[in-house]
Amino acid sequence: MTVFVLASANPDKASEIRDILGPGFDLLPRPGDVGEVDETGETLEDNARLKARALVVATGRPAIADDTGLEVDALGGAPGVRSARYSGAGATYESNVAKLLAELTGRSDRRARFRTVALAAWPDGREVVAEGSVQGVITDRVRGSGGFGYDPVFAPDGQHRTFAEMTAAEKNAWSHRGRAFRALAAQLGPV
Ligand code: ITT
Repeated sequence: MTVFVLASANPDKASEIRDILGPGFDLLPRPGDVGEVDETGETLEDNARLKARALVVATGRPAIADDTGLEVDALGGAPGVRSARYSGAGATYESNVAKLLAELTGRSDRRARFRTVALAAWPDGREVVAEGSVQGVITDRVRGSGGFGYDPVFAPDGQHRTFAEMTAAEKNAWSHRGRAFRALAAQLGPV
């Protein structure tokens, strides 16, 4: 079985990726002594590559990374690639959600999508890339306590519940990350 290092420093994301990929994948945690990777890319794929490559260089092993953004139509696709730091330096999940709700106050167009790029990289330069997205709406207030990040204000199309009102398994079945990592696993075949 190929052993991959999981490049994400976000424990909420790492736990979802482990659940989605399941026991068929041997995922080592990101070593604690690897410094933060500057996400300077212009696209989700650029940033996923930067994170995966940094862990390949640090460990000499294949690595798997995820870069995710929330694209809100009424904000021209923001926060997008800048979703983690949307409300500035020292941003938290709560401050990002508060800024998003404030920006959308009084707006009737609430359409948005989450997009994830999942990327596997090997020391010999090989790469496999997959993408997953989910359409939905930004609710007018925070609902639910599950999930993380923008989940309490995102309801996927076809559901009245936000991701934060779903179980972890339900979110993974619908989500951008579920779709991206199932597509990545399908491309990788047996590992
Ligand atoms: P790593 O780069 O170490 O993986 P990160 O938190 O910086 O962790 P991203 O840049 O991919 O990861 O994610 C940007 C932000 O988007 C993240 O901090 C959350 O606020 C939000 N986010 C990502 N995935 C999400 C999800 O499934 N549900 C809700 N919000 C999410």
